[in-house]
This record gives sequence, C-alpha cells and structure tokens, in this order.
Amino acid sequence: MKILLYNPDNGVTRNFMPHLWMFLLQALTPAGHEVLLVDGNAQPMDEAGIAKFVRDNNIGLVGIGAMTRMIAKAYRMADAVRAAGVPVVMGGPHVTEMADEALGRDGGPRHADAVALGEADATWPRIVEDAALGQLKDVYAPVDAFGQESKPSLKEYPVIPWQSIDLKQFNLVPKAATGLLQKIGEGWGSFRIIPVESGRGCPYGCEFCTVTGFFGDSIRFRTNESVVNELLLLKARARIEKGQMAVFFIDDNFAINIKRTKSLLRDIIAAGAQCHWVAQISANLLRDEELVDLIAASGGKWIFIGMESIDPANLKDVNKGFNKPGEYAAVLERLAQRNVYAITSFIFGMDNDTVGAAERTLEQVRTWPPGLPIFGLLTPLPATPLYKRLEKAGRLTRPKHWQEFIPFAMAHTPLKMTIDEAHAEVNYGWAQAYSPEALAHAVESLNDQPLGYRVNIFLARICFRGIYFPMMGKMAWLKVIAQNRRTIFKLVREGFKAGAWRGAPARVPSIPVPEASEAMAQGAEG
Ligand code: B12
Ligand code: SF4
Repeated sequence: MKILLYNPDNGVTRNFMPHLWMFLLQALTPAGHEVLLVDGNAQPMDEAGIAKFVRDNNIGLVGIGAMTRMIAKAYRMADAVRAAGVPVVMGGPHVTEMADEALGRDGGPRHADAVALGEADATWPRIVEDAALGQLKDVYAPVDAFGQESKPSLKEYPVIPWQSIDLKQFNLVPKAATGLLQKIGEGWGSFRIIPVESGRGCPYGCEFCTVTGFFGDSIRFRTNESVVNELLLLKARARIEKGQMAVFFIDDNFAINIKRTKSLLRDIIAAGAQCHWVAQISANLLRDEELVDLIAASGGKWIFIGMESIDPANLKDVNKGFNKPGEYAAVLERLAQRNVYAITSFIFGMDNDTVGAAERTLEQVRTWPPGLPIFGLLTPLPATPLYKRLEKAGRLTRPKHWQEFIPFAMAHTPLKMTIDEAHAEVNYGWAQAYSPEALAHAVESLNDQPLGYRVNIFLARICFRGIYFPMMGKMAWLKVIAQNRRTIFKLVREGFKAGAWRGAPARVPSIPVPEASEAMAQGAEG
C-alpha cells in the first residue's frame, strides 16, 4: 500500500524546518508499504491538489498531523481526500484532545476515518496493517495488554535514515547561490535545520501548555548513543553535500534532567558530534554554570526560553512561578558570555497585565544581551488547565477558536485590559523589538565580537521579524532591506576589513574538550 503523510502549512514558517513526526512514522512503517511525505510548508497544496495527488499516486491511506492552529486546514484537506475515496487517519496534539470533533461525534461533520491518540509510535504499525486490510478502527489509543495507557520508552528509538531522505525542500540556501556557496570554506551549498528529539515529557505543568497532558509527566530519554549517532549521520550528510546543518533539539525542556543532559553533551563532544544547535530550556535550569559551559562546547547557539512575563503575579497565575524574572538578566548574561544567545518568549494578555505591559517588558529586554524576543497572546489550547479554568469562569469569547483560526488574536478577555488592548501590546512589542533602530542596536552591542556573530544576529532578527510581519514576496524583502540599509552597509564594509571574521570567540574560556574534537568545536564557533 502507498501511504501519504501530510502536514498542513501554517502560513508563516514555510520551509524553515521539517516536521519530525512524519520521518518518525515513516521509519516505523512496517515493511512492504511505501510512504510519501508532503509538508505543506515547503510544498504548498490546496484541497484540489491533495485530491489529485492521492489519485495520481494511487495512495491507499493518508495520515494527517496538525497542531491546533492548523487544524481547520487539516480538516479541509482530510475532507478532500475522503471525497476522493481514500481513508484518512489523523494524529497529533489537537485531535488527541478533540477526537470527537475529528470523528464527527460532536454533532459536526466527520473529517477522519480514524484518530491516533497521543504518541503513535506503537499504534502506527497497527493502523497501517488495519488500513491495508480495509479494517480501520475509529480510535487507536496507546495502551498495554491490560488496557493501561502506555508511553514509548524511547530506549529503542528507530534509526531515521537521514542520509537518504529527500530534503531538497528544506534547503534554506537560495537555489541560485548553491553552486557558488558550495565552494566557500567547507561548503555552504545547503543549510538545513533538522529536528532531533532526545527525550519527551515535562512535569512542570504550566497552565497554558499541552505538553504535560500530552506526553505525561513521566520523562523519557533516548540513549546518548542513539542521539550521538543521529548527529554523526547528519554531519556526514552535510559534509558530503558540501553544506551545513543545524539541529533543533525539540525536547520541551532539554535540560529537564540536568545530569542526563550534561552526560549527553559530554558524549556529543567526546564523539566529535558537535554541531550548531538550538534547544528549549526553562530559565531555572540555566543557573548551572557547568551545564552552560557544556552547551557552548557542544555547539549550542540559541536557547529558547519561555520567560512568558516579567510580572511574578502573572507567572504564579499560570503555574509558572518557578520562573524568576529577577534572574532573567543573569541567565542571559551567563549564556552570552559563552556566545550563546536566547530566543526570549513573552505572553501578553495575562490576567495581571495592564496597558503598557509591552513597554515595561521592552525596558528590561533593552538592558539584556541581544537576542530574539518574541511576543504572543495567552491562548487557551484544548484540554489545557487554562482552557478548563476560562471555560468554567465563562470567559471564553471564541470557545472553538481553532475553527476560524486568526493569528495573534485572543479567544478570551483578560481581566485588566480589553482584547483590543492586548492585541495592541503584542503589536507594540514586535514593532519596537524589530525596528531598524533595535536591529542596529543589537548588532552594535556585539561590536567586540567577530563579524560572524553580528551578521548572525542581524539575519536572525530579520527572519524572526517575519513571524509577526509576514515577508511574502520580493517587495516586502526590498522594503525591509531599504529600512535597514545603514546596518547592512556597515556590516558589508566591515566584511572587507582584514581579520573582521576572526576574534575572541567567547568572553569566558570554554571547558576543555577532548583533543580529537577540539578542531571541530572551534570550527563550529565561527
Ligand atoms: C518543534 C515544535 C514547533 C516548531 C514547528 C516546526 C517544525 N517543523 O517542527 C515551531 C518552533 C515552529 C513551533 C511553533 C509553534 N508551536 Co510548537 N512545538 C514544537 C514541539 C516542541 C515539538 C514537535 C515535535 O516534533 N514533537 C515530537 C514528535 C515526535 O511528537 P508529535 O509531533 O506530537 O508526534 C507524535 C504524536 O503526536 C503522533 N502524531 C503526530 N502527528 C501525527 C499524524 C498521524 C497521521 C499519526 C497517526 C500520528 C501523529 O505521533 C507522533 C509520534 O508519537 C511541540 C512540543 C512537543 N514536544 O511535541 C510544540 C507544540 C506542538 N507547539 C505548540 C504550539 C502552541 C506552537 C505555537 C502555536 C506557539 C506559539 N504560541 O506561537 C507555534 C505555532 C507556529 C506556527 N506558525 O505554526 C503546541 C501545540 C499545542 C496544540 N494543541 O496545538 C505544542 C504541543 C507545545 C505546547 N507548549 O503545548 N513548534
Ligand atoms: S516548562 Fe515549558 S514545556 Fe514544561 S510545562 Fe511549562 S511551558 Fe510546557
């Protein structure tokens, strides 16, 4: 049987990074079936397009995975596939919580023939075999022989054959420049960000977060060896292609068990598997100097930190009181001293927020090392404690907000400001943090660093700006380039100066790494 796995586009991130679930399920598919992957972010498709695709390719089963914000599109695509006579199975965080909606048991239309609840590592092979026999069941739940919920241990993690997977769509280097850039240094003909998971689960239970409910509070890890081997495979592929790659450790809290994370990072260094990487780590875990040393030595470049708010009352309200705004500056400084920077994520529209929350946040951000601040709105995702609290209090203004998804729009009224005021705060945050003046300031604050770091922060800021101000088409790009021309000219001028790309790689000495991998660690710095 031929199977299509499809991920709907989110309208923002385009080909920034492939979705891990597709590769994982492909690797877990029983022998004898062929799996095709279409990620709508890189290969846009509409309803007519997917119907034609399944007919032309003689597809026997379509699997669709989606977050809440893409679920309306996912349902439309599922409807088109089913109308073409092909069964659809849906999975992922949204349908796990809203299975009745997907199956049309809540009074609405049916979109899926079957729903895979929760982690589908163990149920997927069964789904495929049932579909091949024409015996799909409505619901597949991950349970053991006694009917108890069971979670994959991750100790037996499948090998994802990165060496042979078609990743052309995810090359972030423009096609026209590939040939030329392949010849620069070790080669820049391709640059891809690849998702790798080293573990699942986070026990913290922040009120707005799906993760604790979905993955459970039992934390599970892959073996160090299996993660290291995956990195080595990815590095080998990049080398062969005369290109570069970076890894996004998609674990929700990569350092949730600090001892384990340190041991993994040490093994990465010892095996020469360092690469540039990004991960999500909560601020409280970044107090550990040795951890931060190891992050830098193993190639960590950007850490995503869910700061959420600078107001402890807000943090307490959403069960994230372990975040201490008073230590944010020290955490960021600790990272920056090792040339590791942070994506700092803030949520507006919390119950203690009042007008001016964005400016008060930015006042703090401006005193911190440069990073990538991002701003969102408190969103009640289905089945989260936040959703339940707001529903009980009758505060949801759009209880099924996902059915008509609107980016950056609230679905409930905050207590101390209006919905419009909350929207204005987010707009202010993005407009100020990504203004030409703010970009110039971020670049200048790294004047004591090699030029590569300044170019890096500038390009990263331009890309992140697109999360809120969509950069669709050449005109949008030209406008942003014109607005930032002074900073661009300055960086280009400096690029021609002798030694501009060299310099002190970090502000504090990094920890010693085994000799064999030292050269690579230095390569990764530049
Ligand atoms: C990586 C990631 C992203 C990436 C996505 C891009 C990419 N290419 O991956 C980025 C950073 C862009 C991102 C952004 C956002 N994300 Co995000 N993200 C994640 C994260 C950390 C990892 C996803 C992952 O790969 N997991 C590992 C795989 C193996 O798990 P999985 O995807 O759930 O798949 C398993 C099962 O669900 C199931 N399954 C999944 N799909 C399918 C399909 C079929 C057919 C079947 C059978 C089974 C199945 O099988 C898989 C194996 O067990 C998750 C949290 C998490 N740990 O999952 C949040 C998560 C998915 N994100 C979330 C959110 C809310 C967002 C944002 C909306 C945040 C924001 N406020 O801006 C944005 C939206 C961006 C956008 N424009 O779309 C929520 C989604 C909750 C929900 N109900 O939708 C999550 C769960 C985190 C959370 N805090 O709650 N995200
Ligand atoms: S620390 Fe992060 S992943 Fe863990 S529950 Fe809170 S928001 Fe979710």
